[in-house]
Amino acid sequence: MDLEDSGIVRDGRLLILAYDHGMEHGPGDLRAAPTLDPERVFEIGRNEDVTAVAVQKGLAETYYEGEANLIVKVNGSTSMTTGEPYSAGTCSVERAAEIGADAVGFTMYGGSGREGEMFEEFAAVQETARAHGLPVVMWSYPRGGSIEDDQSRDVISYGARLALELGADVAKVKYPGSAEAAREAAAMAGETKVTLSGGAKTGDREFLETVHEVVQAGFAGLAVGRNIWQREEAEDYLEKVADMVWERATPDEVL
Ligand code: FBP
Repeated sequence: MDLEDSGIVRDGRLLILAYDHGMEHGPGDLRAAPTLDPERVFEIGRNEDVTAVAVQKGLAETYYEGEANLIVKVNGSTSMTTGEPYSAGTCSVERAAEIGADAVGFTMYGGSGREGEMFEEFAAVQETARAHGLPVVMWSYPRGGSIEDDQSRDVISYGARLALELGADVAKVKYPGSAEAAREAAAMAGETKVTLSGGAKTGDREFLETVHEVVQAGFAGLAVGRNIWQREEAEDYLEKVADMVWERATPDEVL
């Protein structure tokens, strides 16, 4: 599959704007944003530096007007559940394609007591996506009762590797803690592109330092949400982040 054809990858890099938090985290994340209006996030995603916007089916059906490349999540979960992590199907690949998806997104909780179910569901999604010529982005977040530290170097590298071995085109992983760990995660993923999951909003410079570190370490870019759309000056900040992804600029240069 030529990932560049989908538009979600450009010159080997990605800048994905993620906005599935209303489901995954609940209203708190949205309240912390300058506006609750999903149209605002699609507006930010229209920026040419953004290679795709990632949302659940309902937001795509209601608000997407073809203005950006689109990743439709095909599974998800809420923060209201208990028990071993599991992300349930929310959309078929066929429906995602009808809505205009340029790729599909799948959350995988490797290491969960329910990983077997998710492996099987991922196989079906990945094979159907291949048949439709759609790339697959794996939110690869190993977690569950058997995992002590889901942000440790080994666990993040494991998640990156899982994406490669299960056939994802892009892995979205948490920050592994250091440049060395990021280099290892990128290497573990082989030809699968690794993107940084932004995490909770941090300081202006702090997040840029993190972006710089992982981009230098071989990550292909970012799949970021709160660190962009929870900022008052989202577009200005996005521009800084984009310069780091596309121009390899340093935090000092962009600030
Ligand atoms: P952020 O950049 O805001 O962290 O978004 C990335 C993301 O993967 C979202 O797509 C998703 O809703 C959320 O993080 C999942 O976070 P958690 O690790 O809490 O399940």
